[in-house]
Amino acid sequence: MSNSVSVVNENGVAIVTIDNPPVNALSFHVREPLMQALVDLRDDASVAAIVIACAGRTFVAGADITEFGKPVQQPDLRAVVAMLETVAKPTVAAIHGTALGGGLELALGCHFRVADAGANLGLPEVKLGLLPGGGGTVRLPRLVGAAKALKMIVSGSPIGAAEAHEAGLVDAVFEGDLTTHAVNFAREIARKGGPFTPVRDRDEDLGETDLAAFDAEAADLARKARGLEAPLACAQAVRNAVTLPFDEALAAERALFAKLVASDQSRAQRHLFFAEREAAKLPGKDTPKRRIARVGVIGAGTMGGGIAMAFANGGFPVTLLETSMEALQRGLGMIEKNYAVSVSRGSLTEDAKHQRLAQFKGSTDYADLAECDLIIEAVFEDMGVKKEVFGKLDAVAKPGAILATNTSYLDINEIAGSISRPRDVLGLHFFSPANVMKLLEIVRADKTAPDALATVVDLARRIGKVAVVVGVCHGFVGNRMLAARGSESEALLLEGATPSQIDKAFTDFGWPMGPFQMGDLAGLDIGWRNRKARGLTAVIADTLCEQGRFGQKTGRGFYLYEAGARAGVPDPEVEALIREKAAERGIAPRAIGAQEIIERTLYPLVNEGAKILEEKIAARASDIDVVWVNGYGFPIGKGGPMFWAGLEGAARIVERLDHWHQRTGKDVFMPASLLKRMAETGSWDTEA
Ligand code: T1G
Repeated sequence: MSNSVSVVNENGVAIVTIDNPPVNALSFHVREPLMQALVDLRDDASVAAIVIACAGRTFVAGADITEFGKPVQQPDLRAVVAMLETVAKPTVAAIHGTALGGGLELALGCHFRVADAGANLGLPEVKLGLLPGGGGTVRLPRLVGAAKALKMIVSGSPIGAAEAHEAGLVDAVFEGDLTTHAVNFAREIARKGGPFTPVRDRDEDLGETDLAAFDAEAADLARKARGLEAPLACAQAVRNAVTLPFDEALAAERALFAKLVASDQSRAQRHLFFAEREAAKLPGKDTPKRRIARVGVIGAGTMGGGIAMAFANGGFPVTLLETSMEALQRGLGMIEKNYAVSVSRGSLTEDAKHQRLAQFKGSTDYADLAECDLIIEAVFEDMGVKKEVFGKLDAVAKPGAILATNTSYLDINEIAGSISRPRDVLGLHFFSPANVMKLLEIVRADKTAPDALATVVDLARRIGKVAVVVGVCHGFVGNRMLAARGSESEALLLEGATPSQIDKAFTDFGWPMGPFQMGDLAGLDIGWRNRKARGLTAVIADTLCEQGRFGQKTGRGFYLYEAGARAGVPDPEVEALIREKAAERGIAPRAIGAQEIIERTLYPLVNEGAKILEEKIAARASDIDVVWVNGYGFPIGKGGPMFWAGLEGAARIVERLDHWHQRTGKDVFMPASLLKRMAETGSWDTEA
């Protein structure tokens, strides 16, 4: 046949094997020989049944995402599946690893699906700003019902083999040699004889769909979409599957897919798919890694506890160190409470909770860290305290142990320089809550050894984090750009914008919340302490803090919070305070629109990103996008600040930054030379 598709006839059962590493994507060079093989086998009288299987670690993980946006080469996936459904003899998909997107759609073209017990099945296209374009929106509801199909397709989350069997998506689940089981299954089916009904014709149950409940669920999902088009299109396509004849629904799916695949949102989300994978690639990919068996965490506060949970959840035994037994018990108590909340929400079983808690060993003795291969400190953000901790670590840690700091802005070169083994020192900047937030900023200090870096990048993947390697500067990538984004917030308030106007500009842009809502949620006192430590001021935020208004935790901040409420309401007292401070500075309020707010907050954000690339603090513009989408809620439909700059138009950003620079004289608006070059070349490539 071809390198990527082979056929073996096992006494009348033909096994078609797809082999396109690493994930058997349905690239054109797979589809063409696959189509030919299936046509030949359909018409081959010596073949009683057909099994479709895959070589390597997974079944087909989807269409080839790299082909999107290019002219489609025929046969496309729909043609392969449509042909498959013309096969009268039984066809069986043998699913191991993952059957995702076009892979599951190919399997839905078969009469039967059998799966390995560890397999996962799903249609994650919505995560790429798309919808299943190979008939999945029309065939899946015919097997699992409209409600379950809606959930699976709009969430994009895969389900396990057992759940898929229960839902009617797979016909049998096997342990052991799946291909042999599949061949026996196919042979038995063929022996029993047909007819064999293609999935497209199994619509008998669709009529029982409760459309009112369906529409209510779809409306609820739409509310959560925050401006993303794909979830709405997914819901519409599944509804079509219920209300329209098969071919009409399929045509409608095609039209929706064609619209989405050409959209900026899908281009942005596809950019992020590859950006996350690029971010984990270090120069010298075969750098040996150090063995990490046990992890130590110093400090059992909010950050330390969350970091310890992230490693325990990843299967690592954790030694948690505190200065006193009382503080240790408090920290372990918080961890147990967090797990109990997950159990009560059904996202964790009682057994799993106990297994994870069993991973923890509490201690107040630094000597207990001697058995750890990686030690992460999460103590108070003060250079003196950090150096004291690293000094103790230098004395007790075993040779080759990686010593990491969770500082979110302190100079890691200075910390490393304070001990005898700077090659083992790096930053692991987790985001709160550390057991939930996906982003991990890995800070490479000047002397960090390549194997230490490679080890923690690999470790991040094993604990389910998205890692981005950054250099040392104040605030690294994320917080440094956050400061640039926030530098005008107070000025905008003094000149006439209200906290809710600014926050609305952000939520309309697609953020989960605006800067003032975020400040109130995180606690205004954190920024206040940080500013005081650095001799900086923010006249309005400082005044609010002096009045004890720290945000949600004190019931009032920039907003007022009814008891237990998470959404605040505008507070006339705050607006009066802003007017008073403006008057003291002779600033007359004026109307400020959303566009100006975006220009004075997000354009400096992009500009700071450009400076970070110039200084090689980040290796790629796409790394910055991964930081902002996974750590700061930058809307995925815009691909991150650097990708968005391309959509917004770098030339426009430069022109408007120039405008605000002339008007305010502020450096934060001085266009970076790389941004100017991006405006000319369209590329962030610093070498271009
Ligand atoms: N197309 C092209 N390349 C892909 C790919 C795909 N579908 N999936 C993975 N890769 C590359 C990836 O970039 C990386 O490359 C390498 O494979 C290993 O991936 C018509 C519209 C399967 C769970 O969304 O979720 O079907 O960096 O590092 O952690 O309806 O890959 O080594 O050069 O992620 O073991 C729908 C996407 C497509 C699934 C494995 N399918 N893939 O995770 O490996 S749209 C998806 C994944 C579609 C149809 C539509 C994961 C994985 P490189 P990896 P992993």
